[in-house]
Amino acid sequence: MRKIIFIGRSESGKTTLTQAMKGKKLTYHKTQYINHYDVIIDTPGEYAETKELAGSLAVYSAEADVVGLLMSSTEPFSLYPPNVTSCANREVVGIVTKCDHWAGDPEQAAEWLRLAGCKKIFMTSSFTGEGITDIISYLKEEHEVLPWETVKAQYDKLGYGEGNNDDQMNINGVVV
Ligand SMILES: Nc1nc2c(ncn2[C@@H]2O[C@H](COP(=O)(O)OP(=O)(O)OP(=O)(O)O)[C@@H](O)[C@H]2O)c(=O)[nH]1
Ligand SMILES: [Mg+2]
Repeated sequence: MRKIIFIGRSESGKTTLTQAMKGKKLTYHKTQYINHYDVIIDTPGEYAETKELAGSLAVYSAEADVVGLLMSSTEPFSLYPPNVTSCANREVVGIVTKCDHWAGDPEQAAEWLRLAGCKKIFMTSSFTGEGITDIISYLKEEHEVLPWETVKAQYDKLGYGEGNNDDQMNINGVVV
């Protein structure tokens, strides 16, 4: 996996997304410091909100292969200046979080992330699982095989893949 750093204001859902990507139980945990040893670098929202701390995000982004700028679908405004992605010397992607939220406007958040300079945007929800596998697939390195790719290969081998209609199953060459 390529290493990603999550940047976004407090409560934007960075820690919950980290838990969802790792298949962990979703529990509230206030991020207090940056742990840059992990494959996902989770940062405290205060670093993105405070001028004096923001510089360290630039330093820690050097530890990552990809920078993920998060924005919750419930945001009333954008924290990111236009084209802020040009400050990073890493690939920067936008991640809209909380797409499941009843009060959210995911398209508005995506638009703000595009304005910040993100070309690729992921629409996600850590609660429903939307978009989680898309991020993992995006971070996958060439030699890696993801768990669902192994399962799909096994299903395809058994003939459960494309071409079968819903009421027919091909088990070891026998259509039932
Ligand atoms: N509806 C909804 N709520 C979410 C989702 N992800 C996170 N939340 C909620 O948003 C709140 C903040 O989530 P965190 O993951 O702690 O946010 P954070 O960005 O890590 O916050 P800091 O550590 O303070 O920077 C929690 O109450 C979560 O339950 C989501 O996908 N959908
Ligand atoms: Mg956190």
